[in-house]
Amino acid sequence: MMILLEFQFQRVLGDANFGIPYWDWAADGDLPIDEQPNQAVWADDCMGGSGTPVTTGPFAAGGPFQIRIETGSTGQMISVNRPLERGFGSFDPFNPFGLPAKASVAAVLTQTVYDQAQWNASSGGFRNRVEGWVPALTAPHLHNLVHVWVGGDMGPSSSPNDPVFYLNHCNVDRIWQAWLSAAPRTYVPAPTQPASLAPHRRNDTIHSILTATAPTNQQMMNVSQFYTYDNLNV
Ligand SMILES: [Cu+2]
Repeated sequence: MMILLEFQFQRVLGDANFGIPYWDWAADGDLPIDEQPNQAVWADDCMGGSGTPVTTGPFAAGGPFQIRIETGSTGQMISVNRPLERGFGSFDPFNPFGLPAKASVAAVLTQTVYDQAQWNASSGGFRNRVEGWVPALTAPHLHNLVHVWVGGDMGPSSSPNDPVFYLNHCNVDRIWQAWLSAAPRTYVPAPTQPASLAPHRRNDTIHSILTATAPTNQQMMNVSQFYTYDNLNV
C-alpha cells in the first residue's frame, strides 16, 4: 500500500525520486514523556501539533485540510466535514505513557520467526510484536502504541485520515527491512497451510498495479527494486 501511494505522489509531483518520509518514533520514545510531544515531526513546517482540533501546522483547523470520512460508533464509515484531531499521550490522562522505545524495537528484531500458528492477534513471532498485540500489556506495543499515543483521528480504523499515519507506517516498513537484513529469514505461513489463510501464504499473490503480474508475498521479501532506506539503524 505504501509503494502504491509513493508512486502516486511521484506521478502527481512529477518527481520520480520522491519518497514518503519515515518517523523514527523510537528515537522520540527514548526521551522523557513530557518532551516527546515537542519533537521535530510536530513542527509547523512538518506534521503540525496536537489538539481538538489541531491548531498548528499545515493540517490546522481553518485551513484547507478537512476530515471527510470517520469511523462511527459501531465501526461503520460515516460522512463528516471537520478539522483534524489529535491528543498526544492523552488516551489515559491518569496513566501517562510514552512512544515505543528503541530497546523495544531491538527486542522485536531478535525474533527469529516471522509468524506462528494460529496466525492471529495472539501469535508469537516478529509480525505480531511489530503490530503491537502480544503479549498483552507487557509487550513492546510498537505500531499500535504509536496510533494510540497520537490519539484523536489516529485511533479508529479511519486513521489514514491523519497524514502522520503514513510516516508511522513507513517506519514500520523500515523495521521490517531491518529485520530482513539482520539474518536470513523465512516467510510464513507456508504454501501448504490451509486456503483459509489466503492471501497471507508465502506464494499467494498481492493485489498490485506495479507489475504486469501481481507479486507474491515471497517476492516482496526483496523490495530493493522499489525502494531503499537511508538508515536501517532502528
Ligand atoms: Cu497503523
